Amino acid sequence: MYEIESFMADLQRRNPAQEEFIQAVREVVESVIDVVNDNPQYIGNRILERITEPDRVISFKVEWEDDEGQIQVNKGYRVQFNNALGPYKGGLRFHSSVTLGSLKFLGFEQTFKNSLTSLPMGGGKGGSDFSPRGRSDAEILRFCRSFMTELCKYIGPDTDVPAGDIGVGGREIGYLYGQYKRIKGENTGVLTGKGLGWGGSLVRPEATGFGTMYFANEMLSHVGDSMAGKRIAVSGFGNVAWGAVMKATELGAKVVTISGPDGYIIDEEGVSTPEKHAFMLQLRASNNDVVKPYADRFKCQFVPGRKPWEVPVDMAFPCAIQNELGLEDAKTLVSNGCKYVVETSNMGVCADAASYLIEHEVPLAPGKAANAGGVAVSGLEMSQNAQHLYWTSAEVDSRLRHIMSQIHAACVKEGTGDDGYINYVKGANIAGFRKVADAMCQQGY
Ligand code: 2IT
Repeated sequence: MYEIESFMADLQRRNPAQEEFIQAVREVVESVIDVVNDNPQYIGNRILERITEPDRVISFKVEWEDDEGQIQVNKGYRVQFNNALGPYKGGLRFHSSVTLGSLKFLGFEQTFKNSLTSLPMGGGKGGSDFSPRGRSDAEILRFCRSFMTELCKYIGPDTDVPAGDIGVGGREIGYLYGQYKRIKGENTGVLTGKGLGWGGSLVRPEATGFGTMYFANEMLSHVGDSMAGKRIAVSGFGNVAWGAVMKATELGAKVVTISGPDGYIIDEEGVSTPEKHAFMLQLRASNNDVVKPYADRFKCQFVPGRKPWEVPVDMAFPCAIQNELGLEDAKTLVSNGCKYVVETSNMGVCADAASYLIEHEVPLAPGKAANAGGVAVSGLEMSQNAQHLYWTSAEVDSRLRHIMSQIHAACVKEGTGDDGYINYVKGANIAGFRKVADAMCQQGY
């Protein structure tokens, strides 16, 4: 029998100074502990110890030359967390906050998220503490080349398939893929999020944001409601936020905020026109990491240094980075009448804020369920590459919709309490965990 606190104390001892990883594991362990203790096979297989230890952690040096001719050195990592269900799959993050601990949390989360998609993908994550902020296109190219020169030794279309994450979009995937091909001489589906003419899938750029709105739509239609007319706060302004605001608009909701490290904007008319959506892409491409130019361009309010959770809304979608919505934010949202929180960034909601929302019976969708559309369409990109053909956007979109609705159904099945409140966090963790744990038992230690 497992006991949560002694298991966690041991985990903490083995993984010192990796607070985000500990936080992610605690959330899963609290959700699945009864399922594990009710199953002698899981206990006999020491499933919790084995599922919380990455298969492999690769750490390397990335040397590159900046525009002044100075040599720069960054850390590079790939965490191959668990391949029970398929090749390691998960994004690369280029951001100043990247540490081994943050990539371990992301790789761990990815394992269960990928399981929820029902596609054959294991979990992995990688990246670097390199910050694209203020860097030129040429510097980003040189960094990507150097990063892939080392990473290419450890990845492959049937072993480990990276993709984008924060700081890694279509441009960076292009540079990384170019270098992989230069070294290996192979055109394979070794990365996803590729360009449309060279193996990329339609709908992949939009998929995370579209998927999160399909998931939210399922949450609402489950209780006879709909997205139409909902007032929404979104944080971030990057790829995920971009897809989310476009689909929210299409579903008849109004997104009134987006944000950056510099603050947030309130657009009472809604971030709703194609022009505004295109401007978000320009902001991302500028490498400046600020949202204020949106307020200047579209003549709306900019609130410096603050987060958008103080704006009264019906639904909140954290779309930026982990732990971006704290306890005070959760209290403000609830007292302002917010009815749903849909985590679109990975672990966007702090642990105490999540507990507060669940105690107050506010439906809280965890990132590993709500944002799984991104990696799901990556999985569909792998299928297309394996068949050497392309699907239409209608085909990809209908598969994405189906996957999100099936993830929602799994959360409802495993997470509905006696009082009818759906604990989506618990539901997603149990549903994602079972499949990985069963595969590990079947495959032996
Ligand atoms: O967090 C995520 O699911 C991603 N960054 C996407 C990973 C992928 O392999 O598409």
